[in-house]
Amino acid sequence: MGHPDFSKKSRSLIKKHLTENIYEKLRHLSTLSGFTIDQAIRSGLKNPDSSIGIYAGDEDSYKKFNPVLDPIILDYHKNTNHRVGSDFKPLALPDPDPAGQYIRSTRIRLARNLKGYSFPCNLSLNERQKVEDKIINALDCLPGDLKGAYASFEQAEATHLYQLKKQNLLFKKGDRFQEAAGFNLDFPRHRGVFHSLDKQFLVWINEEDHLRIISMEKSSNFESVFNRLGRAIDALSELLDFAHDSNHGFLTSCPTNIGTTMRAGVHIRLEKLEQKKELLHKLAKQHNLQIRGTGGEKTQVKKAVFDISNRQRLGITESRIIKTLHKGITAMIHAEKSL
Ligand code: ADP
Ligand code: CIR
Repeated sequence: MGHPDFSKKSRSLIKKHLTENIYEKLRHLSTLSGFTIDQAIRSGLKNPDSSIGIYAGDEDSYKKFNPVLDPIILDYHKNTNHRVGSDFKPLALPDPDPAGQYIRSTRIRLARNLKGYSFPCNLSLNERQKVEDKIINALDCLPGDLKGAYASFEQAEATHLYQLKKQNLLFKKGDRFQEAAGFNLDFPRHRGVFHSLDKQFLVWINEEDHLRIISMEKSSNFESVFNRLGRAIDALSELLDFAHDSNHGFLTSCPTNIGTTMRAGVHIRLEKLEQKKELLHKLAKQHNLQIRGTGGEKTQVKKAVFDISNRQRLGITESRIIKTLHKGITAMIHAEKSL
């Protein structure tokens, strides 16, 4: 096979950085789990509107495909190293919206993959089951308010799953980007959602990463959302070994998530700023924040409810991310009020 034929329309980072020379170097390589560069770029080839267009199939992808992943990581993160340690020390942060006028909910997620297992776009049914079992066993040992129950997509009662879906706590089958990459293989087998009794702590199993660890509240209490997540990741790190390397931090399927893997965001209603998109985007850029649609990535904004979250995840600590979000959201609320 020759150099991949990316669509003329594509502006993806994979098209930009997978030069003929680099492709020649990589095309015959395979990772320790047998994953190839042709498999890694399926999503970008199939979807001309990809922004990145490559997924890692395992930890070794970050070593073997380093010649193309590193320029992509540098281009996206403006940095290739994650030489900072984790910082989940409990924080005291004032509520940015104490009257509850703008912020509907606050959510922080981390991604983790189990060391030694292929990542979800490259998992056999048998391995996916082992990953699920290991995670469920660890979740069973969580203490206090983190204790909860697992709803398997295959085995839970349909009515229970329906309730969780209505509360927007489930994840969906992967979108066309994930579909092309192989994430939907054997769906819904060995996938599911763990949630604490108060549903403020959740773990998605075998979505884009083995674990998506989520702390969320229908409030603007950044402090309690962050501190709960800190307790959860401390407890889970005692129970599970996660894929990690000293350059990139925690390793994830999508290179945009490596490092801290943290996305901290709010659902915020900004009716006036919605009419002043330029100002909203200027503020987001100034504070290094990303704007997504109400239903998540690549969705539309509904009723002026934006999903606003940190853009940087690499080379920054978790506590700095939440402080950056706090500062940016405070500035946006100030702008909204003054319009
Ligand atoms: P991820 O956060 O895993 O990168 P998405 O952007 O697809 O992926 O978001 C996942 C889900 O979380 C979506 O259903 C989205 O609506 C929901 N979500 C994101 N941020 C918030 C928030 N602050 N409050 C409530 N739900 C949220
Ligand atoms: C893409 O390449 O467009 C998808 N795989 C999603 C990339 C990750 N998201 C992002 O940059 N916001």
